[in-house]
Amino acid sequence: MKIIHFSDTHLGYNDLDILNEENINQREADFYNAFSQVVEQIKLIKPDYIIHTGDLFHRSSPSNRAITFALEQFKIIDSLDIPFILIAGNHSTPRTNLSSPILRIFEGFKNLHVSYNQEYKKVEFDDIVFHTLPHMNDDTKALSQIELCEENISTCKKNVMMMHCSVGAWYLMQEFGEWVYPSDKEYIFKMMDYVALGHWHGFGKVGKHENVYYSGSTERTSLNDKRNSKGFIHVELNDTLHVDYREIKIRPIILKEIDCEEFEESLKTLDASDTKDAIVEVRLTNLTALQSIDIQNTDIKNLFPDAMSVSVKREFIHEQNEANIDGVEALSLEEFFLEHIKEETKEKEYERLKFKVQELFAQYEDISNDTI
Ligand SMILES: [Mn+2]
Repeated sequence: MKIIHFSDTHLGYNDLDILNEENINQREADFYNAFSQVVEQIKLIKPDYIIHTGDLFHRSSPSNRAITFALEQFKIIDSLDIPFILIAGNHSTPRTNLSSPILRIFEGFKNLHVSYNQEYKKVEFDDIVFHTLPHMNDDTKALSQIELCEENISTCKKNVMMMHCSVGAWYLMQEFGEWVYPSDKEYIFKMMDYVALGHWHGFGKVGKHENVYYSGSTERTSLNDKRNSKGFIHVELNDTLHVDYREIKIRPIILKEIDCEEFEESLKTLDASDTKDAIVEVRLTNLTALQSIDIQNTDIKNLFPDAMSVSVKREFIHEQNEANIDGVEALSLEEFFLEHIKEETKEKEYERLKFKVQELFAQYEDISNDTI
């Protein structure tokens, strides 16, 4: 039995303010391209089942373009007559019950099985049961749903568990409302033939569990994610489990360093041949304040004429702080507000208020997302 497992496709994500020839944000187009590559592979491999473990869209209220793209691709997948099981991740789950879950648009496709209601859902076939646990905002409810999953484990069919969460504290993405799977329930994994996870953006097996895998995302949602390998999982489930990671082709991120202590020499030895269409990040190291005035970002960018984008980071020789002149990252209002409270209140009070503040901002974000 062959299963294709992919995840965290974040359709609609955009970045870098660069438009392609069709006037679409280039990074947004990259995410559509990554998704299409997986669909092309599905057509070739013809698996028995396809599973997606969450964060199909980047936002819980995606743009028209992202929705249109997803519907077009799902029509293709649906026509292959292969069951496709999909769960909601934290990015596709509304934070309040004021908005309706976007994955509802996929109800009614013949081969599509969607799980998004913050509850356990069993999707059963002749030879296999998919135990889906979509993202849940409420930990107490989540526990009861895990128990429901445990009760439904089949003794005569294959069992696959699907979740969008962090197993332990290792796979947290530093996002609001992440779901951490309770460690005292990890024994359930042993009763499964395969546990398919989403949320963590790198491919990998989880700790000591032999059958628990993150497929990783299909593109990078942050330039801090330096991984150049993204892809999906090809699972062979017979008497034994065989997990095979398949890479897709994504836009590379290339790191370069120019040592400003030996500035002329560094420029001479600089190799830009591997930067065509890449996202290039250049570190100017050992920089003095005086040199920094002389070196223009545009001059550095001109060293990589074929790159898609070039960002310059300046690291000064005497200062420990790294200054990023090009894009000083601004604190969000929420972070700024929390910093302020942290300074003004005792720790316990801070913890209480922090929760309130995050909740308020989440509500605000949901409302403003809906009105755009
Ligand atoms: Mn994600």
